[in-house]
Amino acid sequence: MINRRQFIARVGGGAAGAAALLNGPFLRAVFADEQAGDVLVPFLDRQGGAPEGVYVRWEQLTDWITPKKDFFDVSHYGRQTVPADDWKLQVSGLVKKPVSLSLEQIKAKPKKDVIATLECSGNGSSAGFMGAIGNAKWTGTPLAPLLKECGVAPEAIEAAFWGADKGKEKIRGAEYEQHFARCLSIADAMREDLLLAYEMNGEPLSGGHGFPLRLVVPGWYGIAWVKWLTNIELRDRRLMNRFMARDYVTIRGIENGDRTDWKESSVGPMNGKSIVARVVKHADGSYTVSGAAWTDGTPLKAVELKIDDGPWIATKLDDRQHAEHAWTFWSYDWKSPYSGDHTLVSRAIDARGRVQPTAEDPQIRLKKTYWEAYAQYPRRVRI
Ligand SMILES: Nc1nc2c(c(=O)[nH]1)N[C@H]1C(S)=C(S)[C@@H](COP(=O)(O)O)O[C@H]1N2
Ligand SMILES: [Mo]
Repeated sequence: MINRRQFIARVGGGAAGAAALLNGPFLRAVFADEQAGDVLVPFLDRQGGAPEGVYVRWEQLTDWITPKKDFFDVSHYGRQTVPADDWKLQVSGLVKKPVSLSLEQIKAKPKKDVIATLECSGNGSSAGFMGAIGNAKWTGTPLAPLLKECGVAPEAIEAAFWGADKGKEKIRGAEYEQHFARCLSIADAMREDLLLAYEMNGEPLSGGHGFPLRLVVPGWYGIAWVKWLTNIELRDRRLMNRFMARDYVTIRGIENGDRTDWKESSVGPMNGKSIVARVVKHADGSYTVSGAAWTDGTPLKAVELKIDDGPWIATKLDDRQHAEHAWTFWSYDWKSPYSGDHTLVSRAIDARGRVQPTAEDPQIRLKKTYWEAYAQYPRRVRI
């Protein structure tokens, strides 16, 4: 487990051996059209700098489901050890029937699996913070029936999800101890695909990922997926703590004629995004370019690839493995590239017609905070 600051510090260091790994044949065909014995074409944009730490290494991906050993972990107040024995989940505040449930009682409730991609909203914000994403099978009990059972009072406007972790936060010159918390509106909290999860990939959650219980909010950035849950509090006024109102705030300029309006918003649903994950050379001398794309749950309409100054071309979406809130793999058959350096960039397009923007697009260019780093990400290879 490492926290964000340590992650950034460590990835600055770089690691030996990365080039060797990239140049060797890889062990497992994962993307469509890959075959055993294919050879990886190393990216020029990341050579020699593969950072240490636990995160997704696209070039070495082994599965559509991310194994725990490759699943990143972000814990703002450090990893918590919460013993299950005296742990209880409270549902409190503006409810008719407050409850306090043990892990056994939660496990006795209806059980459901959701395969969903979890991305930290800082993922991709710098060369050192890439791969803070993973796709897992989450198992738990749906949140909405529990809230209904407790009877949400009509005055409630939101649900705050409190974690066991806490730290000192400075507010107007004084320090206060604060627990981690994030909120959802009642409508968002009542979505049928939200889970109170106690398993990840069929195993009990580990300490780093929120044991004994975490919230799973498919389609939202990781910050909403509260770990080490202790209390769900129904409220009639907004909680404006660090993680709702000061941190994880996106400041963006909106051009309005010749004026720019600066607007701050709390990080919430994910933005459609894609990445060129790897390029392989087949035994017959042809190449395949592959990658992944994900959205806030809006169906993915297309992933397009641009090679050098060429036109945007459609890639093949891999439907062998699919779930509404999981990343989609895509591939493109690159028949006969000329020798030399090439730039490859992909863009995701969703069913609402939203196109993943370039770094120059005003929605990225005028975004002043690093969260929600969903700009197109060009990669370079030498053929
Ligand atoms: N209680 C608690 N929940 C938390 C956090 C935290 O620091 N404390 N970090 C959040 C952030 S920023 C992310 S990206 C995800 C990461 O989930 P993971 O550590 O299981 O990968 O957890 C979220 N839930
Ligand atoms: Mo995050």
